[in-house]
Amino acid sequence: MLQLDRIDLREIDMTLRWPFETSFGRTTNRRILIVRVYDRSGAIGYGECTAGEDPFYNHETIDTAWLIITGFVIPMLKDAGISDAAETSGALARIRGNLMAKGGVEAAIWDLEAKMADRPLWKHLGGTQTELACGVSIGLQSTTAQLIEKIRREVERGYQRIKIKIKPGSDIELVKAVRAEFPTIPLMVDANSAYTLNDAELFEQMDASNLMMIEQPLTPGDLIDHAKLQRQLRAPICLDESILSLSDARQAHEIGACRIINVKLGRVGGHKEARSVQEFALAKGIPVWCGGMLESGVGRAHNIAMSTLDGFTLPGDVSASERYWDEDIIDPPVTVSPRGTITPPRGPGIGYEVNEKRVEALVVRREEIKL
Ligand code: OSB
Ligand code: MG
Repeated sequence: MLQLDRIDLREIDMTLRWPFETSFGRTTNRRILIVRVYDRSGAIGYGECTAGEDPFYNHETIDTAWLIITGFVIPMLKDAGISDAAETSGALARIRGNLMAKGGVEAAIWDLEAKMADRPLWKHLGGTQTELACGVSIGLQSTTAQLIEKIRREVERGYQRIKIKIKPGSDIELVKAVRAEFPTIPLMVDANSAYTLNDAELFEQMDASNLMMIEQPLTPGDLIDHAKLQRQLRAPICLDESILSLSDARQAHEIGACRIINVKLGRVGGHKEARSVQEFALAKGIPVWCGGMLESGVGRAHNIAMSTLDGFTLPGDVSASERYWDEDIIDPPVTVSPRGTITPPRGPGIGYEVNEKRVEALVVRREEIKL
């Protein structure tokens, strides 16, 4: 039984090995919020808040998350006196939105509980898969030739699915060029909400390139428009930004807004909701996969644990630490086999050791709160 004692937040500053560009912006440095939860027994759990630096992917940022966690999440957990990890999201239900803020803390409490039970987090969550298929997400590049070189390298490393980013002006010609170079690879695009239904014809043209899926073409709230677009396309639409909860998944499915769902742990507020989305999708025959937010090893380890659940049947954006960082903050770093797979770890909790020395060297802000 959990008896939470205190929580500390640390912001670490990590430089990406390569800048990552999407339709909403370019990231060179990650400001990452690491959550550490202490039990009275002395056990420790780790989580990562996946909010970005700017409110461009969604409304949250690391700074808003910091305020919500210190001002509301921790005080409400203190009042609730939770005794197991599954109670966390209920205790925080009155907080609207701010799912990444809540999710970072919720994930840390799941790690803590799994460690106290001395079992791997993935088993504790009910996961069964022992080899996970990996894909990669490749950002916008300055030239098509550069993009093609990047894709070639990832295909050679064994990654099982390639996702490229598109934005207005870098879309149909880019996709055609990539498809011409790689006629048979599993290929998909992610628009990060950069289009409207007026662009339907563009997507119809793209449909000729045999895409595995088209991720989040339209604005997050536009489920009806996604349903209209889906009816005009052969390729499945995959929703990312639109799906914040089980309820969103259910409504998207009911109106036919997507045929695939990208599940991001932070975006849905933690492991409990992620598991519910996955369970619903499995029951309805909707494949899901794990999305990424350029996480450090802590967030990456949580993504691996989540991806072992039965509904995660497509390769995710969970790839090796070396694609992001010169040196990750976990030991060992996440590695991918030559056939493009990750084996979930055997140790308790997230199953990777957090390199505290490394974390401390990167800390730029901290706050500790007693429960
Ligand atoms: O839309 O999936 C996305 C990164 C930051 C914000 C949004 C997205 C992404 C990615 C990168 O595609 C996934 C990763 O490699 O972590
Ligand atoms: Mg996406």
